[in-house]
Amino acid sequence: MSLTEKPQSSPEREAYYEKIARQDFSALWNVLSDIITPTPRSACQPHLWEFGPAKQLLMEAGELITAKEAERRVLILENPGLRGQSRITTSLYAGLQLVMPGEVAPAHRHSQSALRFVMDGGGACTAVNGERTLMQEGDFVITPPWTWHDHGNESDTPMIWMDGLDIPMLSLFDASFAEGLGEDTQAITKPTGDSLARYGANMLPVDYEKKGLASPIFNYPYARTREALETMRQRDEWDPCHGLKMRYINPVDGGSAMPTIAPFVQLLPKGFKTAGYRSTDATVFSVVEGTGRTSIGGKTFEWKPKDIFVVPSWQEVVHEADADAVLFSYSDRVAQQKLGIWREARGDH
Ligand code: 1HN
Repeated sequence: MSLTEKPQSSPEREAYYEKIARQDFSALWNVLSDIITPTPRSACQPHLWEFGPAKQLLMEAGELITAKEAERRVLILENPGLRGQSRITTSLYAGLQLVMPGEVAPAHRHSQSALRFVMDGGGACTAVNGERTLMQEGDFVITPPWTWHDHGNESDTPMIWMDGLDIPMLSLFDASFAEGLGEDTQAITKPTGDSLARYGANMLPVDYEKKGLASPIFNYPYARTREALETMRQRDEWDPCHGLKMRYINPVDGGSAMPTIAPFVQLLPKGFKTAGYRSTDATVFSVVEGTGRTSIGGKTFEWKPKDIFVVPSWQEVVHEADADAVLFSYSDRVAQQKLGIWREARGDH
């Protein structure tokens, strides 16, 4: 049995394969080298979406359909290697959502986890679990599985954010559930800022018991994130592969803010070039600040603020910043780590 070569064909063998196919069997020896590969072999391709043209297309959609009629007015970022599958990597979904001034995206819930990363505009609100939060550029917002959520834009500017969901993962497990509330908005039972004050100030309520696997904080404001990065950079200790890279955590246990998706933010100072890095978690990056380029599996993509790019599993990544750069990213790393299958390789290979 070989993991790299297929056995030769013969008329007898072909007749046999046809016979077993009629009884719903197939021969492992013909597919083994395709399904057990020595290193990851993904149909997912490296790709970059520029924000400018994406915004134009979204604004066109704004004339075609309301957020309410669409339920969510979103352009899916479809990986060129995975067209028609509503996914940006094999396991993750990404989209760009537009909410125009005065619009609402009605309340619903689903078993998929969602993150929002605010790209453009400021002042739209999202409500999760009876609490509203105002979203500003660079804010990282989560919707844990099976929580009611609705969005509204009471500002006077269009608002665009990136949605990241674990849709393909739930499809793999056939575990999708969803329902609408039947109302545009859910009842608000908590003051704005309650969860950040209660769980995001390095304190927890004295008898707090963990509820679910997601973080009880649902907005991680960029202003705080940016300030933290700026303070930390003064030590001038840079990871060769990542610059200064942080995880967004669940403060209850230090794990990922979300059970299936690992979100990150990193600072690359002007002129910094990372050492080659690869990992099994295909990763979606969104540029918050700065300009530069990223080489992915030897192909180079130039980026600027609000561009989005995707790195497939196990392809070597090298980032280079021309100006101080901040990159937000998310991947399925936390899911892979829970399953014991995550791998990384640092340095040139
Ligand atoms: C969803 O609930 C949102 O709440 C966005 O904004 C995108 C894509 C598929 C399924 C649910 C949202 C979504 C989604």
